[in-house]
Amino acid sequence: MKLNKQNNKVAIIMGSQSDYHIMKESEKILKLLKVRYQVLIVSAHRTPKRMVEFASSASTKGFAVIIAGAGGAAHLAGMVASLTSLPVLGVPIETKKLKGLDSLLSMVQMPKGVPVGCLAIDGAFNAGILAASIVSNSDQKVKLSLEKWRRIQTQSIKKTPK
Ligand code: RP5
Repeated sequence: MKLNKQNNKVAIIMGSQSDYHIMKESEKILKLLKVRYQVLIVSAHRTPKRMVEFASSASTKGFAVIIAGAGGAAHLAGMVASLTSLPVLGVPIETKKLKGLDSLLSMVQMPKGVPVGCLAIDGAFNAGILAASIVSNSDQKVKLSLEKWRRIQTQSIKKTPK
């Protein structure tokens, strides 16, 4: 498929409504960076058909990258990655019992052949930045807004603590 501005959207998907308070952070930075995105609840085990439909049509629907947040036995990112060749960025969500170590290992320990780019536990903000960075390879406007945002961030860091 030809790369153009029509296929530069980011999909932000999550396993449950309960992940949204974290995944909102991806939305926040993508909005700031003026990257087009869509937010969906897609559960690998509760809505498996929705997941297959989403992942297998993501590329033709114009998504360039998928951010997948999930907690516990967080198979969502890996399952989605198995159904598309788009880059999949996994955000392990913190859980009550194991503090997100379960989610982290489920994503970071993907077996050879189907990678998931795994962010930190609850690292949805960085996932958004990384998704924008991927989109910026084929979208000059996004590249400029990302570079501007990075410059402002650098300027905001004081030399001495107060
Ligand atoms: C996972 O189970 C979701 O991604 C969520 O992090 C976790 C708990 O889901 P709920 O029981 O809160 O819906 O599938």
